[in-house]
Parts: sequence; C-alpha cells; structure tokens
Amino acid sequence: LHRIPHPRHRLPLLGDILGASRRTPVQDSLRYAGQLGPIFRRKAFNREFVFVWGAELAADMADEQRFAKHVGLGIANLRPVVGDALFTAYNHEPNWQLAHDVLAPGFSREAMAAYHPMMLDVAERLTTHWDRELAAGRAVDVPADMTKLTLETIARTGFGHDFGSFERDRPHPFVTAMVGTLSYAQRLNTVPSPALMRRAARRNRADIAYLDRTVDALVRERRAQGGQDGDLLDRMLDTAHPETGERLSDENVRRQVITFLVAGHETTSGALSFALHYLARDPRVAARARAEVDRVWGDTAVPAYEQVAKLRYVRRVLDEALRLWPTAPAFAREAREDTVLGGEHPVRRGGWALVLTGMLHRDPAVWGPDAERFDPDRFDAQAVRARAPHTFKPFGTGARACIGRQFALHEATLVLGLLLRRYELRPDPAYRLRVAERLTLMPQGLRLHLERRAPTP
Ligand code: MNH
Repeated sequence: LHRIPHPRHRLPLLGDILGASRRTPVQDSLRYAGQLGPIFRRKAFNREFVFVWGAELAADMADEQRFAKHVGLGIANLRPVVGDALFTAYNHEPNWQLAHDVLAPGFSREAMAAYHPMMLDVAERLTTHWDRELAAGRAVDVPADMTKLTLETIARTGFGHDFGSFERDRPHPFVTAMVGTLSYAQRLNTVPSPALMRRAARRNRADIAYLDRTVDALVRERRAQGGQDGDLLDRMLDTAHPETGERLSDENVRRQVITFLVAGHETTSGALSFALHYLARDPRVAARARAEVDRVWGDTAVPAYEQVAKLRYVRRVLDEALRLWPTAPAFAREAREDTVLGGEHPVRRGGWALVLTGMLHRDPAVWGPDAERFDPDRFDAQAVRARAPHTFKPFGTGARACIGRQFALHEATLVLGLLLRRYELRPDPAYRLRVAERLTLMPQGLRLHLERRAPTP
C-alpha cells in the first residue's frame, strides 16, 4: 500500500478531507486522480479507499479470472433496502445466478421489441409536456423531466405501473422514498458514525417500509389479475429457471422490483440529460444528429423498433456523453485470490479497489490530449476498433455488468431521436455545467429553451 500515492495534507483522524466536499466525492476524486496518477488512495475518517483509473490497471482489474465485483460502500449500504437482488447480491449468493438466468430473457431483443411501444407512449407524454412549456414560453427543466420519463418508462415496461409523474407538481411519494433511501446510503459513506444519524436512520426505515408495502400491493394485484403483456414482473412471477425449475420467492421479487425501479431510471436520466446538454451547446453535432434522424426515420409517423438502432450517430452522442460523465461514476472490484495488480501492486484475496470510470474515460494515453473535448466521432466504428479493450466501461464489466444496458440505450436513443426531430434546443448562454452527485451524476440546473421545428409527422 505504501507505494500508492495519497493526498499530501493528511489530517489525523479526519484523513484527506481538506479541499474535499461531502457533496462532490466523485469530482474531488477526479481532481485527486489528475494530481496523484493512475492509482491512488483517499482516506476519510478511519477508512481508506484505493482508486484505479489508468487504462492498463483498469484492464487488469477487468480480468474475470482474478477479479470480481465487490459489494461495498454505497452498494453495501443498500442491502437493507434490496438485499440479495441482482445489483446488491454478493457473488456467492445463489439468488444472483437464479435471478440473472430468469431475468436475462427480459432484456432480449424480443423483449425489447415488446417494450418499444410502451417507451413510445411515455415519450409522447414528455413531448406533450414540452409542447406546453414551449407554448408558455418557459424553459424546460431537463434533469427533472428526464427523470420523470425514465421512471415512467421502467415502471410501465417493468410492472405495468403509472406513477403519473408528468401530471404531478411534486414527485410521487414512492419516488421521494426511493430517493431518500439512496441519499441515506450515500451519506453513510461520508459520516464518521451511523449513530450520528439516528433521525435519518428512522426516516430511512420508514422509507423502506413504504417501498415494501407499495411493491407488495403491486405484486398482489398482479397475482390476482394474472399476466399482462409479458413485462418484467410477469417474467419474475411466471418464469422458472430453465434448468433447475426454481422460481424467485415473493420476498426476492419485491427486492428485484425495487432494484429495477432504482437502477433503471436515474442513470439513464442522467445520460439523457448530459447528451441534451452537449447537443444544445454544439449546434454542429446537433445538426448532424438531426439530419440522421430525418434521413433514417423519413416521414414515418412513429419510428419502429428496428429504426432506433439505425440512429448510429445519435448513439455516438450518447456514448460520448457517457464517456465524459458516466452516470454510474465508479464500480468496485475485489481480488478472487492473492494476486499482483499491474505486475506491481500486491493485492490480497478479498482486497478491493474502485475503478474510477470518469477518469478512465479521460486517460490521455487512450483518448488523446483533447480527452476533455466532446466529440462523438470517437465512437465511429474505426476509432472503436483501434482502441484497446476495457477502456470504455459506463456499464461496468464482466458477469456483474449492467443487465439493463440494451434497455437504456434503446430508450435513450429513441428519446433523443424524437426530441431532435421535434425541437431545436437553445441553451442558456450563462449556464456552466455543474455536476450534482447522488449515487449517480446529473447536470445540475440544466434548463433549455425549445423551438418547434417545421412540422414533422
Ligand atoms: Mn445498470 C448494474 C450502469 C441502466 C439495471 N449498471 C450496473 C453497473 C453499472 C451500471 C456500472 C455495474 C455496477 C457494479 O459493478 O457494481 N445502468 C448503468 C448505466 C445505465 C444503466 C450507466 C444507463 C445509462 N441499469 C440500467 C437500466 C436497468 C439497469 C435501464 C434496468 C432496466 N444495472 C441494472 C442491474 C444491475 C446493473 C439490475 C446489476 C446487474 C448484476 O449485478 O447482475
């Protein structure tokens, strides 16, 4: 450990908190990364974490033979909410493999094609809302509206549920409870002792109880009604494991539902918001993307499932937004056995480190001296082929990588296509990108003015 650099001004007890903020742990780490190099440590109170971002070290940690997902920090803090559901399960827990096998078909091409019309319905609620804001001469609140969109999308495609987000002034209480448990989980990482948060802990227990009650009611209703349209909940309730015939328990279904509602919306919402920020700021990129939408979709009133993946440039805009601001900003890996990281750093079995994705995505050795610049052409087929593997990891890595990746990419590409086709985006010239951190990243306070384009179908 002693050869891994750490910040210079280290306080007894408190650790490396000088110049660091509780509100921006990720961006502080990005700053430290620039100063300290491809592997470094940070200490907060009595705990010390190792961060890795250099491309070679990160690629080494992607080796599934030697490393695996580590359930720690914010993720471990979510265990009281979602237990051994997919995202928070320890690698050895049998429910991980069971749920993974049962739910994987829920993200197949075929399943995605069935979600497509539901995604279109939700997107239409967004454009209806935006048309109204536009008519009233108001700027739109991008992060808030993208969060409504992605929450409604996962609720609808996952569970046939409608939170009515676009029709409400304040978030649905379920959303408030969900956000509450997420920020509580995050705060546990940055306070010296949970005892200092007794009141917050009580609030958190109430939030969890509310989430459980709501989901249990939803599941009961579905069991009573029988299957709907092959959404995720139907699959959870009806699908037996292809080999063992085993099913998910009621308790586990509840935890999966909450997991998908949480994991399935904030990250996609952030990705859409950052993409819209860059599209609004760079008219040349926006014009190219818009021209592609017009060319590929032509005058079909409603894009078909197959027409979404054909938006290659729009998809690159999204990839590039996720490169600069991977909305799940880090993931943790642990050693399966004693090993040596990068041929240089001994790691004991169970030893772990955070891969700092946002910095890996800016390593000049991979992305060049202009790594900070937004340029979707970094993702054209030729550039991708020329790049080393394991250098772009917004969805994590290995067996525990994101199961919702295709879902998120389909949804986000579809929505960007629909918005580009319908509106011109006008940025507020005074806006400077500020990034808010919860467990995920979001462009804080991003508002855009809209103009309706010449009538499209
Ligand atoms: Mn998602 C795991 C990023 C959208 C459901 N997701 C992960 C991981 C990352 C991630 C990173 C790995 C975390 C780790 O190693 O500890 N996810 C994203 C991003 C987006 C996203 C950047 C959108 C953009 N995720 C979605 C969507 C869903 C979803 C949409 C559901 C519909 N993600 C999951 C689940 C896991 C996961 C479930 C856990 C998978 C597992 O461990 O088996």
